[in-house]
Parts: sequence; structure tokens; C-alpha cells
Amino acid sequence: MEQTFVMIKPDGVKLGLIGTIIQRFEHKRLRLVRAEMMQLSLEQAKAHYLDLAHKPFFHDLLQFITSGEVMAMVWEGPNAVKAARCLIGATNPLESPSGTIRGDFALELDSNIIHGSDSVENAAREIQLYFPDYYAAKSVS
Ligand code: DAT
Ligand code: MG
Repeated sequence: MEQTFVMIKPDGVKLGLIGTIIQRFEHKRLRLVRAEMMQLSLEQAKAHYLDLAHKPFFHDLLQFITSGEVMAMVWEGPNAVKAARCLIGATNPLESPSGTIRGDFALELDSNIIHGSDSVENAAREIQLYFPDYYAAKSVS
């Protein structure tokens, strides 16, 4: 069964949206497999956003994502990666329709509430990064 990595960013946690977001994923019939509150180290944040290191907003992105606690999660279901991205919406909240998480709860690009893996390959990479013990146990079983 396909799995994806989803993370409620510091703004989403501070706004009290954990329950609302989990409910939307459950209503979509995805299954919560792992969840943990954590604060990212700078190293972890850099590893996560490796492919954006050349972007002008990279420094601000690292500062934002390490600024408070996040809720890291693994969700499972048929086409979980695409299903989660549909629930989340477009990167820019202004281009994300109402009914999506970013469309409903975010206004600005640099604080858009939630992350979701963009491919099955990146989902595996991110699950390994955030839940290494779970990933290792899954790989041997
Ligand atoms: P997504 O989170 O939709 O996968 P991404 O991977 O392209 O989008 O970028 C990661 C995050 O970086 C994104 O959620 C918000 C931030 N970001 C992207 N483009 C930005 C920009 N032009 N200015 C400021 N922040 C940006
Ligand atoms: Mg992305």
C-alpha cells in the first residue's frame, strides 16, 4: 500500500489546526500510520529541502520550518501521495481553491500550513528522514 509523508508546519501547529487537518485526511479514508511532534534541527531542515538549496528563499524557509514544533506524519492508502497533495492544494495559497487545506487556512506562500511529499520516491526519502527506525523496520519485514 502506498505511503506518503505529511508535516503540519509551525504555523499550522500554532493556529491549532492539527485536529482539523487529521480529520480531513481521515475523511478521505487515508490511514494514519505514524505521527510525532518534533522540532526540526537546521540539519534536518536542510536535508528535507535539499532540492531548494539554490532558491533565494531557502534561508527564510529553513528559519520558518525550524521556528517551532511540527507534526510529522505518515499516511497510507491507494495513491496516498496524490490524494494528500489534492487535500493540501497548490504551493501558493492564493492559487489553491477553497476546500483545500492551503486554500482554506493560508494566505501566504512562505507560511502555507502543511507539507506533503510530491512523489513516491520523495515520500520514501522523507519517511526515512523523519522516521528512520520505522523505515528500517519496514524495509526488513
Ligand atoms: P510544496 O510545498 O507545494 O511542495 P515546494 O516544494 O516547491 O512546494 O516548496 C517548498 C516550500 O517552500 C513551499 O511549501 C513554500 C516555500 N516556497 C516555495 N516557493 C516559494 C517562494 N517563491 N517564496 C517563498 N517561499 C516559497
Ligand atoms: Mg515540495
